[in-house]
Amino acid sequence: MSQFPPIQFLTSSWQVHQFPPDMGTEVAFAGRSNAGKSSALNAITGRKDLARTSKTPGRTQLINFFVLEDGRRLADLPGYGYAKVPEKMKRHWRELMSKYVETRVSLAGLVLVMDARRPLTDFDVQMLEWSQANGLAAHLLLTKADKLSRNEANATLKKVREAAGEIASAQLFSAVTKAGVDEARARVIAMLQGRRTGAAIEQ
Ligand SMILES: Nc1nc2c(ncn2[C@@H]2O[C@H](COP(=O)(O)OP(=O)(O)O)[C@@H](O)[C@H]2O)c(=O)[nH]1
Ligand SMILES: [Mg+2]
Repeated sequence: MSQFPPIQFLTSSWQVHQFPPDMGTEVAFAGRSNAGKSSALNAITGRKDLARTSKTPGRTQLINFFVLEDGRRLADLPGYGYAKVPEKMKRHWRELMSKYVETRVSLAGLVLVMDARRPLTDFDVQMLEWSQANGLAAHLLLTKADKLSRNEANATLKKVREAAGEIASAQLFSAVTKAGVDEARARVIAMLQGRRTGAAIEQ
């Protein structure tokens, strides 16, 4: 089993001007609140508490940046789609996310974390459209796969792959059973090498 390189927390930002310098390579994790994004980040990096998991969805409206020893970064984007978030916050989220995806030169790829029981929500589709419009590699993690039967999980994967077409790759994942962790880790490491391995770019 491959290991993820050593990584540590760098900074939190909620404004573009507070982002770390736009140099090197960055891979971002996005997903609906409570989809399992923090758990996926922890499983992939092999760190129990790198990203905080929470029972209270929608609390983090910040982008959390993590840094590897050579300066490459992972960015944990704020969870979206939490009903109780005020309209003003939702607007801020939209502006921050679109600006981030459009202008962040170091951004090499996007990992979109979706609950396998509720994949491709409007917000997920919006993120995918932004990444496609900006020529970004995207990888879909269908997490909490342990909550589905094998048949249900495979049917969901097939459906999501058909919907994503050439725009993104997709896989099943579980932070609980660790199913799919090696595949996801390899994918993130490849994206961090600046190799734009997404279908949209490979064409
Ligand atoms: N069964 C199961 N539960 C998970 C999995 N990943 C996360 N969870 C649970 O889902 C909830 C939200 O997880 P979290 O990682 O904080 O989601 P985030 O809001 O997207 O960062 C927590 O109660 C986690 O324990 C998974 O793969 N399987
Ligand atoms: Mg989280």
